[in-house]
Amino acid sequence: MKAKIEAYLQEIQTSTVDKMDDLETFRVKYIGKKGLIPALFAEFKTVAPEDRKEIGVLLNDLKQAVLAKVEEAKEMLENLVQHLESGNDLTLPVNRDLGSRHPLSLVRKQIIEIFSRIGFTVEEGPEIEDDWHNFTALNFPEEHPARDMQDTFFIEKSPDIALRTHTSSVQVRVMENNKPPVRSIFPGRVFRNEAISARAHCIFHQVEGLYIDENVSFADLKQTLMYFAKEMFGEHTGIRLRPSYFPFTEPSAEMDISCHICGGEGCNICKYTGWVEILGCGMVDPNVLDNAGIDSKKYTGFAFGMGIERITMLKYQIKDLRLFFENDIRFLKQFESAI
Ligand code: 2NM
Repeated sequence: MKAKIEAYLQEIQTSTVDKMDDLETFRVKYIGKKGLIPALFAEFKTVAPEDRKEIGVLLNDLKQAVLAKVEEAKEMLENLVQHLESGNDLTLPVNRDLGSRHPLSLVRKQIIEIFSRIGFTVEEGPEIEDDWHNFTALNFPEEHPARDMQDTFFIEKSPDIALRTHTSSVQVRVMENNKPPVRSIFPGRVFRNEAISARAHCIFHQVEGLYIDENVSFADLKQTLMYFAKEMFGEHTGIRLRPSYFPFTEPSAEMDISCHICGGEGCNICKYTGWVEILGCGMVDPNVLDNAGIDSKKYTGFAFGMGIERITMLKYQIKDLRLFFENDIRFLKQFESAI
């Protein structure tokens, strides 16, 4: 009897039931009134008492296997009927909307390519940082407002652990672990405790850059950034540097490009000044080099930082920063053919 049960089980598992008629034939064959399984249950009465437990379990499993097969085939066939009655053409290819790159990814890729061509490597680091790498090594005084809870997302107090507010923290790590020359860019997400609006978000993306060697000068900074501006916004782009202040650079500057929309004539993008601000930069403060273990008597360096959102908004004339974070398909689809 055991052999018979096993043979039936094998047969049930390998049989195909893909038509309504087959389903009924299958059902009657196994569990109809005069079917094979009721017959086995009748035969069970003749099984020796010491074998009953084992055979009983096998017999029940067999019946469950038939019921499961019937249910499965029924559901599949009902679905099929529903599809056929709907009039849908099941032979059509699947309608697949291809995905596209996010505009921030496109611009980040372009920035990386531009700097790669002049020898900059790409470095990444942690998004969760300690106070040393995010502030202290970068020459931020103890009382600097950026260290305030209002501006920075703290994860732990004493010791201070926070979400990095810029990718300069990665630059400190690279300076600590490498001997000059250092020539790298640092793309990444950064976090600031800001109210979300059309112009500000608590998460945004930066690319910062750093070049340290003997005799690196402000002229090198200007040439590098002019090359970047022309590659990014077109060869007729002009640049201008305005004096500014950052804790980690001295001297510091903000860089504008000639308005790529009106060419300097004046329009609402450049607020009728002919110039738009795109990044901050400067010569790395000797204190920062020394903090990271680089001899500031021997080496000098320049650094710069830009927001990828800002560059992308200028490039594609996007008026509201929040669009980058909503993943609205109507927005994203517009970048399908962008490079
Ligand atoms: C900026 C503007 C100016 C900067 C400086 C450094 C470091 F680590 F070398 F000190 N990293 N990044 C820098 C300088 C960043 O962003 C607006």
